[in-house]
Amino acid sequence: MRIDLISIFPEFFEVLDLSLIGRAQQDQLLQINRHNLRDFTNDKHRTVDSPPAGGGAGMVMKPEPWAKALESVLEGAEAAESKPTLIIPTPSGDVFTQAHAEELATHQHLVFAPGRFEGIDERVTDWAAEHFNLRRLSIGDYVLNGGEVATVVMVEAITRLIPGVIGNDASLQEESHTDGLLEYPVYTKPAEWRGHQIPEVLLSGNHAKIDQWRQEQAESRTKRIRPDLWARRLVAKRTQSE
Ligand code: 6GU
Repeated sequence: MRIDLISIFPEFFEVLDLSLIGRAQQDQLLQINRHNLRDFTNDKHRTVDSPPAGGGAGMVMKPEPWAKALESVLEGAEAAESKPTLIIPTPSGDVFTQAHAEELATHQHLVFAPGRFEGIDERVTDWAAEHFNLRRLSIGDYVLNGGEVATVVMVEAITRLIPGVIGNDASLQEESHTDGLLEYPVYTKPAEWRGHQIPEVLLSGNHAKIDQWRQEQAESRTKRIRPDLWARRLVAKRTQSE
């Protein structure tokens, strides 16, 4: 997979050179290119923002540097490739979920365009829709200072699903959200720690019983902590059996 990240703070993305995603880049499972939006300006001050049309607080990102940066990414794209997928992180987008991560992990080329200030001139979206497969995505109902951190979150959630990025496929199968449930609690040695015990069943060696206990724990946790996920799971199960 190829990923292009365009921002006025490309340094935000240096964290992606660490750990599993850094390793995936070294192993050429993944190519991540960082671009500085200001490199696509023409004026001495490398201006990327301007006051909002119609007035109001804050500044808006000018369309031209974004178009130039996105065009340069298109020029560098493989001729054989279908339209790259452009993700615009924004609190006014669809909420990013594991289902988005799974779908996006199958794409060949992702481009992220995180804005700052009050956002990017909306016409960039209209223009880009002709050249890219476009998604506007939020990472949750709270406000960040810009889309960079949200980009890192989405890149991590997506790239860990690329075959080979995570050594152990079983850990992908078993984790939270893959099956619509929160994860069951986990323990390690010693069996007693500061007066707290490991649940006895886990020390029984009976794997059928252990699986059953874990399933029950995952279900009761989900009901209690995320009734919204629980309700959605019930609906999905009902639809399946119809
Ligand atoms: Cl993608 N951007 C910003 N600025 N804030 C957010 C967000 C994105 N997702 C949630 N909050």
